[in-house]
Amino acid sequence: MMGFELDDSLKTYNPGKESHRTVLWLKERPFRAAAVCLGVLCVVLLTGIIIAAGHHNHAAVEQPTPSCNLIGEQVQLGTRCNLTDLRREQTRNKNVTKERDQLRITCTNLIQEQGQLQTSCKNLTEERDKFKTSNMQLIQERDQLQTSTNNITQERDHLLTINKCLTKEGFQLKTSNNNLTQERDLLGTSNKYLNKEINQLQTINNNLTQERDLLQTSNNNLSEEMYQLQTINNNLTQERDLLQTSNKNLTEAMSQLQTINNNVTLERDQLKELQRLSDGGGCLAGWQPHGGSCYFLSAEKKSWMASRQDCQDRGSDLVVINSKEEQNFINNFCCAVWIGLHDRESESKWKWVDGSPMKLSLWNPGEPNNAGNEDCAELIPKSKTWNDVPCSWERHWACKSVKRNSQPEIKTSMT
Ligand code: MMA
Ligand code: CA
Repeated sequence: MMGFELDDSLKTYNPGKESHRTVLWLKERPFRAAAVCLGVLCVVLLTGIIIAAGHHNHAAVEQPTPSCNLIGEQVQLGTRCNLTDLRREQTRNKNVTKERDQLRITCTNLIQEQGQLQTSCKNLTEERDKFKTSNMQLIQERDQLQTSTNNITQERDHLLTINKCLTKEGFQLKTSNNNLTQERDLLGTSNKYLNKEINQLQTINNNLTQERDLLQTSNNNLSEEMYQLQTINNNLTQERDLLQTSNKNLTEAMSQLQTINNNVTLERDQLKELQRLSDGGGCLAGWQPHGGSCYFLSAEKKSWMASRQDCQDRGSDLVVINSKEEQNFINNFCCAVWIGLHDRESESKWKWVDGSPMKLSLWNPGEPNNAGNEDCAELIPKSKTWNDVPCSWERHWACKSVKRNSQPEIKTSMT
C-alpha cells in the first residue's frame, strides 16, 4: 500500500534535531518540499512585484509623461537655478531618463515576469491545492490505515492468544493423539482377536444353522408323526372310552360275581365249620370245648369293654366262672385274661355279665382293693386267683359260648 504518515518531528517541534530531520523529510517527501519551495518563491515574487508596482505607480502618478515632467522641472529650474545647475540638471535628467528607460524595460520585464510568475503562481496554487487535496486524502488514508493497523494489531493480538490456545490444544491433541494411537493399536489387536472369534463363531453359526436345518427337518417329521400319533391317540381315546364303558360294565358284572363268590365262600366256610363242629366236640374253629361250653382265648389285648364287644361279635360273652373246676380249666391259659365280672354299676357290688350275682369268690388275698378305681376283674393263671384293675387297661380276654350240637342256620345273601 502506498501512502505516508506525518513524521512525529512535524507534529512536535525539536530544534536540536531540526536540520537532520529536515534533510530526512526532504528525502522522504519530495513533493511536499517542492510545494513549500514554490510557495515561498511565489510569496517572494509577489512581494517583488508589489514593491515594483508601487514604484512604477508612484513614478506614473508623479510623471504621467516624461516630457511633461521635464518641462515642469525646467520651468521650475529656469526660474530658480542658474546654468550650471541647468547642466547638472540636464545630466541628471539624462541619467534619470536613462534610468527611467531602464526602469521601463525593467518594468516591462518585471510585468512579463509578473505575468509569468502569476501564471506560475496560479499553476503552483493549483498544484498546491492538488497537493492539499492529495494530502488530505493521504491523511484520510493514513487515518484509515491507522485504524486498520489498530484493528489488525488487535486481530494479531487476538490471533496470538488464539495461537497460544491452539498451541496448547495442539499439545493436548498430540498427547490425546498418542493415547488414541495406543488405543487404536490395542483395538487393532483386539480387532484381530475378535475377527478370529467372529470366524470361529461364523463356523459355529454355520454348524448350528446346519443342525437347525436338520432339526427343522426332524421337527417337520416329528410334527407329521405327532399328527399321526394324535390321530392314533384320538382313535385310542375313542377305543379307551369304549373300553372304559366296557370295563365299567365288566366291573359291575365282576362286583356281582364277587358278591356271589363271597356268598358262596361264606356258605362253603359255614359248611366247613359245620364239618369241624361235628369233628371238634361242637365248638367252632379256635374255640376249646370244655364241659357243655366252648372257650375262646384272644390273641390280642384290649380294654374290658372292647374285649366284651368282641365276644358278643362272636355270638358269646366274657366268661362267667361258675365252678372251681371251670376256674382250673381257665388257669391253663397262657396269661392274665379279662373275665365277665365287674362292679362298674355300683362300687363293691360285683356281678357277672349274664346278670347273675357273684357267689364263688376266688379273689387274690387282699383283693378286690379298688386301688385306683378298679371296676373290672382279671384272672391271673399264675396265682390262680382274681384281681380288680381299671377297666381301661388292656388284657387278653376269654369268651364262653354254649356248644352247638345241632345243625346251625346257614345265612346266605344269595337270593
Ligand atoms: C397290685 C395290687 C393290686 C392291684 C395291682 C394293680 C400286683 O398287684 O395292689 O390290688 O390291682 O397291683 O396292678
Ligand atoms: Ca386290685
